[in-house]
Amino acid sequence: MSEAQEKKKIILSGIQPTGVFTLGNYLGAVKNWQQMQEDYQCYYFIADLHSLTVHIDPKLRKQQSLQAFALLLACGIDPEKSLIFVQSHVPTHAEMGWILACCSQFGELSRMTQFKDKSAKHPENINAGLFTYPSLMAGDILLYQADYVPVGADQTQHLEFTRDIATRFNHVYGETFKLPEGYFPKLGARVMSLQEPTSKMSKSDTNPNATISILDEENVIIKKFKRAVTDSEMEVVFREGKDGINNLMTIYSAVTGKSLDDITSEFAGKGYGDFKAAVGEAVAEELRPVREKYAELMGDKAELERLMKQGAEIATKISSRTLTKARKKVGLYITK
Ligand code: ATP
Ligand code: LTN
Repeated sequence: MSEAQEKKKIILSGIQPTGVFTLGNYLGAVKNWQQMQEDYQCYYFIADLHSLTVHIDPKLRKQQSLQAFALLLACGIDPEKSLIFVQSHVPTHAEMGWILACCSQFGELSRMTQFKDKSAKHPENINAGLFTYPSLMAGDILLYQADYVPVGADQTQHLEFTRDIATRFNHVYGETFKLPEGYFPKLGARVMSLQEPTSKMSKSDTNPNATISILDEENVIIKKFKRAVTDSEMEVVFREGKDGINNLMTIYSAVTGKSLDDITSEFAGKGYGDFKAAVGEAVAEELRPVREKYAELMGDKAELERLMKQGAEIATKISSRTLTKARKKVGLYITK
């Protein structure tokens, strides 16, 4: 990393390797991460330790981690500009997570919406990791003294928790952690399900017509948009109650850079069919280079592993500085 990059503010974010990224992950998160690389010193990682809270076939997990790493690269995260790594390759995360779990209160962890939602949805697997998930996430962020953390609305409570823990730790043990702030990019589109436009598009949705995977082929993308749920009107206009059309307009605007008003003019007098076809084509066009780059990257596993190792080495070095500081502060014995 050059000296100029060292002086830039630090951005940090992570994504769980729970499946192929959707158009929602792309437009709401990863595309912005790619654009931030010019102005910030960026650290991005695959949150595989967090994904252990959901039990899946280990073979699939392993495959999904490699895929997610390749997807980040395919989306334009450049290892020359940004630090990119896999969480479990950097042992400081688990240790920092434990130290912070010991500073987290049962009451506050019990109030986390994600914990309550996930335990209600999966009563058969309310594991301790799901409960201390926010402490591990706080460690991810605080280890790197991050200035800004781009996350979606579902993670803002975890970010608030991170700030609370950091404030408490600094107060009890002395200044150790920088307090991170949320980062909400101007173009951060929230993409909704194509079949149920009142709920967000999600990697783990079981209805394939509801989500666009960033690796979907052009004809599949066009077909899915054709089938997208809209309404019984004819006007392409962004208005309350028109959830399906609002979603398609948001997507079209995010991909083409056109304003909502311009989109309304462009499709004045035309039916939804024309509009849906245009959205499908624009999205397919946007995702084509990602798909091509991904195929190329997956063809060279040795290179992917080399990049993983390189990222892990740098991340271990950077995060060890904060971990050593925290170890000393809490009084863990350190030999000379
Ligand atoms: P899962 O279905 O496994 O819960 P997810 O698709 O909801 O996954 P996450 O891995 O939780 O996605 O989130 C990764 C990033 O993508 C986060 O920053 C999140 O805010 C963003 N994101 C996820 N879904 C959307 C969406 N539909 N629109 C915009 N941003 C999204
Ligand atoms: N919980 C996040 C993933 C995540 C993360 C982080 C994001 C784990 N650690 C640190 C930002 C910073 C999610 O599910 N989207």
